[in-house]
Amino acid sequence: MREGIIQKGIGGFYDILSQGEIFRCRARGRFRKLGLTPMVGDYVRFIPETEITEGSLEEILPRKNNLKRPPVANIDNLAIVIAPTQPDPDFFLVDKLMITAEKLNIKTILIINKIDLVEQESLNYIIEDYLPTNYKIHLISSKLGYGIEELSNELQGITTLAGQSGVGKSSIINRIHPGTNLKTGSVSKKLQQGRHTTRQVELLSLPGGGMIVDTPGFSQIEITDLEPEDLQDYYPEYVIFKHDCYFQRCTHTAEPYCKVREAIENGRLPKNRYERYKYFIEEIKEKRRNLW
Ligand SMILES: Nc1nc2c(ncn2[C@@H]2O[C@H](COP(=O)(O)OP(=O)(O)O)[C@@H](O)[C@H]2O)c(=O)[nH]1
Ligand SMILES: [Mg+2]
Ligand SMILES: [Zn+2]
Repeated sequence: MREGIIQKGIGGFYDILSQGEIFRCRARGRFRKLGLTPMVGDYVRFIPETEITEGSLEEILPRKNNLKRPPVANIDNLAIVIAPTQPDPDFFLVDKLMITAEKLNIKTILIINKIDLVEQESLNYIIEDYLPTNYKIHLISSKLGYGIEELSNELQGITTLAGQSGVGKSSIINRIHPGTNLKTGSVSKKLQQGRHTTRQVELLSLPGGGMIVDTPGFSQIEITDLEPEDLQDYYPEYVIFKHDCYFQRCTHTAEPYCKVREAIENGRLPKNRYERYKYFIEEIKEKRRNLW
């Protein structure tokens, strides 16, 4: 049997990449009985097709993580893309994506695209908000090709791009993987028609050895399945205070002698991300109240 990685799925078949070659296989019926669906990014064992039999996907190797929508397994990096304008950044979405990545033990990379559209000052307020996370921040313009090489060098393993429609995800892939020619769409058209230009989930090989997935966008990200005092575990800049606050189960919101709040108040940690954090805490509490 051979081993490979699922590159894409097409109507019951899977394209498996193995030592530079693609093998089209059908998944064994027993996966369905087990309630298992092969995913893009899955490492698998398979029997290649012969003159008389079709290729057969035999075994899915254990996943280190997976997202459900988009369905991708074994993700190393979540590259969150925003633009300073066109469209205006949705920081709630950015933070939720970061929480999702932390939960799944995926490395977060923040990409600020379209920097050709603004002055440096209007980038600073975005950067300042995320500097204390220690996530790598890339300032790029996929239009001008600025910052692309450095970004591309960093993308080892499997990377999933995420972010609002129109921020330039497909354009970035087209830049770092010339020849891909993914469809890109203008923001205005998309808003008018509400259509997606990126449909299929597919792993694309990068020149540097990594692989990347362009996604049609993440569906509703739920973060309300957490306990309020556990949300901090997914904020690298807050969790380090976990044992310094007066209360053991401090949520860093209204409790007295809170070290996080202290850091916010004296400007050592940025305020905007903290306000969104408090909003999420309220959302979680609200959800809990509705359970009774
Ligand atoms: N000015 C500018 N426009 C960009 C840049 N990157 C992408 N765009 C434009 O933004 C629009 C949306 O890009 P697209 O890649 O389809 O975004 P996606 O929905 O995130 O995949 C297209 O019209 C692109 O030409 C950039 O760096 N600068
Ligand atoms: Mg796209
Ligand atoms: Zn606290």
